[in-house]
Amino acid sequence: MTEDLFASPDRENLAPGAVLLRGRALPLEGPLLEALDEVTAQAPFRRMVTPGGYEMSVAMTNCGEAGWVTDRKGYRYDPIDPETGRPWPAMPAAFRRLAAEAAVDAGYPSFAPDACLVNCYEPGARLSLHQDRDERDFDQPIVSVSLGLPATFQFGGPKRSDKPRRIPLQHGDVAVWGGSSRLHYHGVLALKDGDHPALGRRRINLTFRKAL
Ligand code: MD3
Ligand code: FE
Repeated sequence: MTEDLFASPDRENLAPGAVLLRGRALPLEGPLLEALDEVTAQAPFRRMVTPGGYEMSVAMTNCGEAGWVTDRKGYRYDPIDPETGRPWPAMPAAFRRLAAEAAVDAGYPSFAPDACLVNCYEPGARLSLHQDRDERDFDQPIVSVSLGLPATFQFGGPKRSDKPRRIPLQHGDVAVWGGSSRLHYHGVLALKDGDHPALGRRRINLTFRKAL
């Protein structure tokens, strides 16, 4: 028998090093949504272009020391927002606090993110299966926070051909991806239409990384 010493109704161990904390963001909902508006006022959502020339269906922005960007030249982290020519907005205190606390809960007590990618899904938007490999240190976990409309997350394995599991994600859920799952393929199925009381017809995902 396998004993789970950290079992709890709000906690799901998805894989070695990967933990889903259901509702973990809800106590900070107000401050998170206020901070989100401040970030997007300074660095508006935009649909970026992949190196292959396709416009992504997910609109993105960033905060923190570095932001994830894509264009015809490739994927990278950049300290400057190419749309505004200014540094990305600072990472709000509520964002930083939630990311650090969730990482502690998941067993990563020294996680110090320097980048937060903010993804905005409208109905139909999706993220095809991919790996997150643009960061320097794959020993650092990634913390992701789901807000707004529910979505179906695809959690695959180390090979693109590994059949992904479907994990429903709801407003307030936080997932921490580290250990041997850090380089697993993952994606998000096309968002279904709906109306969320706080965010309307949108899903927002905050992804915290130590990129530099
Ligand atoms: C599993 N975003 O921006 S992060 C991304 O909902 C991205 O917008 C998703 O994938 C979204 O790159 C969810 C969840 C995530 C991030 C990294 C992982 C899951 C992961 C790394 C390994 C395994
Ligand atoms: Fe990803």
